[in-house]
Amino acid sequence: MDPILALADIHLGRKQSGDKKIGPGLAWALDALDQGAKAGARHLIMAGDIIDRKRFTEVTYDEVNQFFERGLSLFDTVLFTPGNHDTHHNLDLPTGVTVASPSPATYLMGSCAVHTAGVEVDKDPRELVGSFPLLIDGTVNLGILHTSLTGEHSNNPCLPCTREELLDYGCDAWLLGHVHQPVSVNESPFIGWIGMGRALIVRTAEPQAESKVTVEELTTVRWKHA
Ligand SMILES: [Mn+2]
Repeated sequence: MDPILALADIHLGRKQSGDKKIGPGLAWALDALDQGAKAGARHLIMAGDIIDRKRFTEVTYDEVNQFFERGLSLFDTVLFTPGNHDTHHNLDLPTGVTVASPSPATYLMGSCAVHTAGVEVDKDPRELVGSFPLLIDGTVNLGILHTSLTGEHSNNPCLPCTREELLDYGCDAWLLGHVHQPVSVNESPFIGWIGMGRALIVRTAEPQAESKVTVEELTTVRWKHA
């Protein structure tokens, strides 16, 4: 598989300091894209909450577009799975960005099959993992979900599911959005939240490895508050 860069929960519109809720901001996000491409990533996944629900101004929409335009210039494919904050906005994204449907579906990124569903409404109560599409044999299958899982790390329910449901579905890795801390809930296969101000790269693992893929943080781009 071609390496894939995964980001989540950037919450553009938030200030970088001096507010109760802060975020990494556009400059960080653009640098994360540049560094991810330099590290070999060929595809970009943004796993939800590109923009904040409450903290935004008119320029924030232009920042969202700048983020995706940079993504399109650096990567072969760009997939955006909307998060709960994104549902508060009517985003008009650049042509070329694939926006995940609210219904579970599979998107190809190079040879990799990415299974995901976008958040439909803030506090989306749907339990979707049981209706995800069949995995594709002979290739890497990745799952992307903007989820609170069973709620231990979030007080805002979103596409609830259990770790066991994700394991049973059987992806080579699950990259999650919604929780801002980089909490991992399973080591192999990797299941965990990407986290705010962090960047993960998914690559093919060594042939003898337990998993088909490795999921590693691009530590050089970690936001100082992450
Ligand atoms: Mn969220």
